[in-house]
Amino acid sequence: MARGKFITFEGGEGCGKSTQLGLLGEALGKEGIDVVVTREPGGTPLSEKIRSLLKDEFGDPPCDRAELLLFLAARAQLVRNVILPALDRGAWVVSDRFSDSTFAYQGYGRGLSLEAISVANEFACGGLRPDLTLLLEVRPSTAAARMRGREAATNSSADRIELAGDEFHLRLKRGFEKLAELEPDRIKRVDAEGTPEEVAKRIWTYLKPLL
Ligand code: T5A
Repeated sequence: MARGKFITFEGGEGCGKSTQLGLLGEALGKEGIDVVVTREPGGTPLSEKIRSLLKDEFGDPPCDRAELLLFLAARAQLVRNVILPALDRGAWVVSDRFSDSTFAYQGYGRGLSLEAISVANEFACGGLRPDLTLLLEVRPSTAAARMRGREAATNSSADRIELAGDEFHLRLKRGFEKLAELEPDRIKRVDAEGTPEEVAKRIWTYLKPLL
C-alpha cells in the first residue's frame, strides 16, 4: 500500500480555507480516495480541548511561549493519533492549517524566534511535512466581509487571535508570503477571491499532479 498524501490549507483569517477543505474532501472522495479531513488546532479529543484553551476567553490569556507550546501539543497528538496512521494505511489527509501557521502566527506575527519554533515543531511532529500546501490569499476587505458574514450566520464574535490587530495580521500575511517564497514547490499561492466554486477549480489544478 502506497503512503497517502498530506495536503494542508493555510492563510489569514476568513480566507475561505474551511469551505475549500470541505469541497476538496468531497472531490477527492469522488475520485475514490480514502480521505481524512481534519483541522488544527483540533482533530482529536485532547487537541480539541487545547483548541478551546487557545480560543476561549477565561481571564488568563496565554503568553506567547505558552501559546506556541499549546499549538504544538495539539499538533503532536494529532500527528501521532490521526495523521500518521491514516497516511500509513494509504489514506490522504487534508488539514485546515499545520506547521506553516505556527511560523506565520507565532513567528512572524508574535515575533518568537523562527529557529526555536523550527526545533520545537520538529520535535512535536517528528519531521512530518505536507506534500502540498495551498495558501489561500484574499484582499483584507474580502476577509473582513467573509468574517462578518460568518459571525452573523453563526451568531458568534471574533476570537482572541482574530482581534490581534491590523499590524499583527499584516505581519502574518507577509510571513506566509515569505514561507511560500522559501518553498515554492510545496506551497502554492491560490487567488481565493471569487465564488467557492471558482476557487475550488483553481485548487484542483494543483491536485491533478498528485492523483
Ligand atoms: N493558529 C493556528 C495559530 O496561531 N498557530 C497555529 O499553529 C495554528 C495551527 C484557528 C486560529 O489559530 C491560529 C490561527 C487562527 O487564528 P480557526 O477558528 O480555525 O482558528 O480560524 P481560521 O483557521 O482562521 O478559520 P476561519 O474559520 O476563521 O476562516 P476560514 O476557514 O479561512 O474561512 P471559512 O471557510 O470558514 O469562510 C469564512 C466565511 O466566508 C464564507 C464562508 O461561508 C464563511 O461564512 N466564504 C465565502 N464567501 C464568499 N465567497 C467565497 N469564496 C467564500 N469562501 C468562504
